Amino acid sequence: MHILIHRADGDTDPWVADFAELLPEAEVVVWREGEKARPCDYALVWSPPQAILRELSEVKAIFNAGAGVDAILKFGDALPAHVPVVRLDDAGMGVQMAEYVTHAVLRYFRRFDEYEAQARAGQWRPLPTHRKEDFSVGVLGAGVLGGRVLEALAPFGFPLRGWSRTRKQLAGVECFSGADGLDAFLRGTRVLVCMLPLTPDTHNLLDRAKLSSLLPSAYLINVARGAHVAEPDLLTLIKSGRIAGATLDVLRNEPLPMQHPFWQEPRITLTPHISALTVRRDSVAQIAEKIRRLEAGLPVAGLVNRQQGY
Ligand code: OXD
Repeated sequence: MHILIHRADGDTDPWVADFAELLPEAEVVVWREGEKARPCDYALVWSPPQAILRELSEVKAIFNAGAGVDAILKFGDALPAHVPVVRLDDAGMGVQMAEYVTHAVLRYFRRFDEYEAQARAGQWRPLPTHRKEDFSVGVLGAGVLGGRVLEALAPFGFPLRGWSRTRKQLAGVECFSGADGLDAFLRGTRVLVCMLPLTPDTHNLLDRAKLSSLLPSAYLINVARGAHVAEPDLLTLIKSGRIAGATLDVLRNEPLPMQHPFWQEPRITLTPHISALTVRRDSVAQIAEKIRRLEAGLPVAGLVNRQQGY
């Protein structure tokens, strides 16, 4: 069996080594631009270039080495329709998302962002505490990873809300769904955590109107994709105080250009797309297991629905 692998960072050796250990029956073929790769049974890609598409039409399944599949679905009809695309199910990313989001929520709730600013200005001044009942946290995109984040937040006692495209029931979480449920979800949310997949429906979803419908002095935590947020609208709302702060792990252009105004805005906290890094070994173990199941004619979890876009 042959597995074609492509990594934009070129760092394929550790992946090859993990496959050798966890799926010894397979030989890994590293894809190189301009070279015709030998026919392969499966492919593992992350943010692949257009030039690899020819090879992808010959495999039995394409595995995406990350949480979001937008960087592969962007090829649209050029992506062979008969080849299933399989995403990673958590594979060590859920706990990282939970750590990141919990940290950001607690930082705002306990006003560490303001204490950091005070400390820089040499000010020693206790601030009034926020009330938990005024600090509802809403996860927009309550899927596998969103559910994991809500679970991690549960012990702190914030009112929890979740929005998903189709109705979900999550213990201890007020659930909203569909286009009709979105406005009600936003209207009662103080801290909005964006965990949506990027699809044509969610592109620019968080514009001035949507962000303005959050509770007063709201916060935004974006760990999904930069293109969900209309960046100039967010900046305007932050400058006016309508939005009290934002923690952004994902930006429309990454790395964020040095001249971008977000760098200068103290109420925006930026991190370089690190909220949940792909854990190589867990990912290879999961993919190896799925390949074994596919070879045995068994179903696998994580099949991407191209119509839905995730
Ligand atoms: C992602 C990832 O999808 O880093 O953003 O896995």
